[in-house]
Amino acid sequence: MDRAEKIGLTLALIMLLGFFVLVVYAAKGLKIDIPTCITDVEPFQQGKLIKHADKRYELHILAKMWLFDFNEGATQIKLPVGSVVDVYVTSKDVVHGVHINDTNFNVMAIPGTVGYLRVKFEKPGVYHVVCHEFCGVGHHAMEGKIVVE
Ligand SMILES: [Cu+2]
Repeated sequence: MDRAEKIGLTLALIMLLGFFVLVVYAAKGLKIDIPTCITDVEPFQQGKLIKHADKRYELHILAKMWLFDFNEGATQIKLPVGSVVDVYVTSKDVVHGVHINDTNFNVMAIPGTVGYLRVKFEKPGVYHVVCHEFCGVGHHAMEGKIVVE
């Protein structure tokens, strides 16, 4: 191994260590949640909004061609300001993407799997939910609303 190879390997190791430290800092220091694929929740066939306590909800979003089912077919729901919502996402047909504007919620909706992320709605307003994965001719019209008041 010559000198240039040793320097290259050392730099690569330093960069790997640096990236690892940054990932841990993002998760612990900045508290950035990473979307996960939950295996203990079965893929569901209908959207559902479940209230567990005051300002504490569980939302099952079913993405399908070409709408988001938030609650038994509803494409719009209302939540009180300050709600903490455990959001589960799945797809009935093809791969969709679910992005809730003005939040860090950005999860793929994949048939047969369930994605998860917790969202806190701290400000009142209308949060538009859009599909970010091209899913067919109706993709551009896929939109839902979460009204926080
Ligand atoms: Cu789409």
